Amino acid sequence: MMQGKLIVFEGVEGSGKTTQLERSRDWLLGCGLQQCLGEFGNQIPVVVTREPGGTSLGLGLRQLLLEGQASPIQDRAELLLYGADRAQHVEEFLKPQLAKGVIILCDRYTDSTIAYQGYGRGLDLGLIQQLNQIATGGLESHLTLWLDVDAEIGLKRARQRGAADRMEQAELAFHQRVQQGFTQLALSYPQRIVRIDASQSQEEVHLAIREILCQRLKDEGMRG
Ligand code: Z5A
Repeated sequence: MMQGKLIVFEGVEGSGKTTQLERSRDWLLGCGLQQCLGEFGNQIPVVVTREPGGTSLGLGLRQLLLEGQASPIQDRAELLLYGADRAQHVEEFLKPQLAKGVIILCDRYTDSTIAYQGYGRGLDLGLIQQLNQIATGGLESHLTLWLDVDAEIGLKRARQRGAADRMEQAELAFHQRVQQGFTQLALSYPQRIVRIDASQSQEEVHLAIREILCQRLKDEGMRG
């Protein structure tokens, strides 16, 4: 059986990940897979998921992490909660879906932990790499689409949408450090991480993503 693909969408809040992930799924299932891979493409399932919150355990953790607590969550406790969410997600959902040959579109994965807990909170990057390794058992994304937009623009978009959660309320400097983290990651892993200019219109971003998805799916041998 053909192995599936793990395609991750990353970026600061308001970068448009969720919007673009849903558009990508609709396009792939509508006509994209067939356009890119021919008739065989029609047989490939596509699912969407996210971190935190891709499993029922993860949904509980997401609530704890994003809604805030009576006493503040300490940085290392936060790191371990994201790790626990990921470990459950990998075993319960990602690995079984990949084994079935599914294309998974995932909203955030390991790079978010490096960007937010590493660059944002200032926790040790080596420690986070180790935790990511433990949580994933070595499962890396096949492709990570980094939606690159200034932290300030992203936050404006996210705030226009409604009430801010615990992390959206963090100061601008925090989100700028997170943005630096993604920039550094893209430089370090140019094969895996592809930068998309997410300051463009939703339609332009979608078209740029389509092009990359099609190219990668062809290159990575998704044909039967
Ligand atoms: N987190 C962490 O710290 N460590 C970890 O390891 C992991 C996560 C995995 C939850 O993530 C939080 O968890 C997140 C990081 C932390 N911090 N926060 N907050 P999430 O992905 O669930 O939530 P989010 O990052 O806040 O996503 P978001 O605010 O939903 O942003 P988005 O998905 O990138 O954007 P969107 O919902 O698609 O769009 C936001 C708005 O902008 C919306 O009104 C759109 O219509 C609009 N939009 C989208 N694209 C455009 C363009 N191109 N132009 C103009 N307007 C646009």
